[in-house]
Amino acid sequence: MTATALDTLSAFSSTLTDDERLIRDSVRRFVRERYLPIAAECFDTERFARELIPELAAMGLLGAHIEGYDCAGMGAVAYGLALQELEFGDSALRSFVSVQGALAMHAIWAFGDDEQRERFLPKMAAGELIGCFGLTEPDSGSDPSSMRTHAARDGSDYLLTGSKMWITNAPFADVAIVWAKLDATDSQSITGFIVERGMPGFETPTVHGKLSLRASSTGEIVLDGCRVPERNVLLGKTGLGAPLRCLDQARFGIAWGAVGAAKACFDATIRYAGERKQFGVPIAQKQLVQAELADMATEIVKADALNLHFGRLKERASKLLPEQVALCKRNNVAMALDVARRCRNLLGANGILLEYPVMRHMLNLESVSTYEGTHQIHTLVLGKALTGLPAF
Ligand code: TGC
Ligand code: FAD
Repeated sequence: MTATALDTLSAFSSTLTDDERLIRDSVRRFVRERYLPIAAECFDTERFARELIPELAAMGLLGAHIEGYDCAGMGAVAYGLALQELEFGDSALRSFVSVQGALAMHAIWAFGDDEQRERFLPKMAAGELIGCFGLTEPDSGSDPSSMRTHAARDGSDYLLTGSKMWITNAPFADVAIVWAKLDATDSQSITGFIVERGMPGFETPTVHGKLSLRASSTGEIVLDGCRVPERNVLLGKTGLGAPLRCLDQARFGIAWGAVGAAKACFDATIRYAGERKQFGVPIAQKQLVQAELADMATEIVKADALNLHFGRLKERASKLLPEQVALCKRNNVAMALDVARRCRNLLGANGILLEYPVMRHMLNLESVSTYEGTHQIHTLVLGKALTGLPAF
């Protein structure tokens, strides 16, 4: 694969190990050969490309950060690079992998017992079981501690009642990690349940009509006295800290992924600007256009450097502080959305066509900015870390 002007400028590749380059290049090849040819069609028809799941699994991308249980056990930087390449294709592709690995599998790995890990993780790594992660509810988004979903003890089982909203992968998931309160008045009682498709009282209607992440399957989870046996309860940790720890892993991946979307927009735009002639010369020869390109290239290279710094730190320390992850997610997603909007402008009227990837990424990034903690919530996480004062 030929290096782009941006690759040459950043010399990013030279800072990676051979293994990291190998993983990046194989995911890059997969995305360019297998996903880009269908990306516009999937977005246009609101279709998630389920047929690619076996290939994602074969590349070790499902639960890639997990050691053991047939997972790849990738280092933080290799993991981030893989997610960046996936999001170069479409945020929907990265979302699928984030939810499967960083949320659903991570919850079982971090808070499940050995039997649960053995029962679910190898099949999830192989893509034979698909997972989703139900935290958000219709009236409980940024403030998940206000959730209403409730689990009542019934003999050795639990009966789950409530609804989750905006759940990636839910419509076709085999297992849903559902967070519910044992005591409606106590957020410390929030507990994770592994709900399996087929358990009576579990439905997952699809959300249609999204103008963003159209190639991702999003649904509700409706729980109507759904009976879950005790062996499917995640007892390793209760309280909001448990789901939030899964979110830290997913947010780290998003920080890398968003840069992939920005690079896809930038690549398309620099090519376009070199070919599109106005006033007798390519628009790339105009100073205002070059200023845009210079600004965007600088921000993309800075975001890569940020990811690499915190990625290496995560490899050394095994985990990052939540506020470090918030800083990366907040900066890189805002950067990518800004780049996508500026690229859309540089493509003129062509920028609104699905034929070019820019507006598709721009629309996707609107969701990426909202999910896994909105830009504002991460601002407040940083504000609290800096001042000690919670302003939520
Ligand atoms: P607060 O009182 O601050 O904390 C409660 C407990 O949680 C601990 N904690 C964390 N632990 C690990 N990682 C973090 N990031 C943590 N943040 C807080 C905290 O130490 C405390 O523990 P303990 O043991 O003392 O009880 O909680 P709060 O209610 O004030 O809320 C804090 C806030 C607003 C930051 C949090 O609620 C939040 O992050 N809200 C945003 C919600 C969110 O991100 N939802 C995401 C849903 S999943 C999703 O969007 C998937 S999209 C996937 C895709 O398609 O890619
Ligand atoms: P709200 O919390 O209602 O926020 C609305 C606005 O108010 C935002 O701008 C927000 O920043 C602002 N706001 C809120 N509180 C404050 C405050 N204290 N100070 C200042 N401003 C504030 N959830 C899951 O559990 N699992 C999933 O798989 C999942 N997938 C998703 C997929 C998509 C495509 C989307 C769009 C969302 C998904 N979500 C998922 C839900 C996502 O996490 C929530 O949308 C997000 O947490 C925000 O919640 P909300 O939409 O209810 O917005």
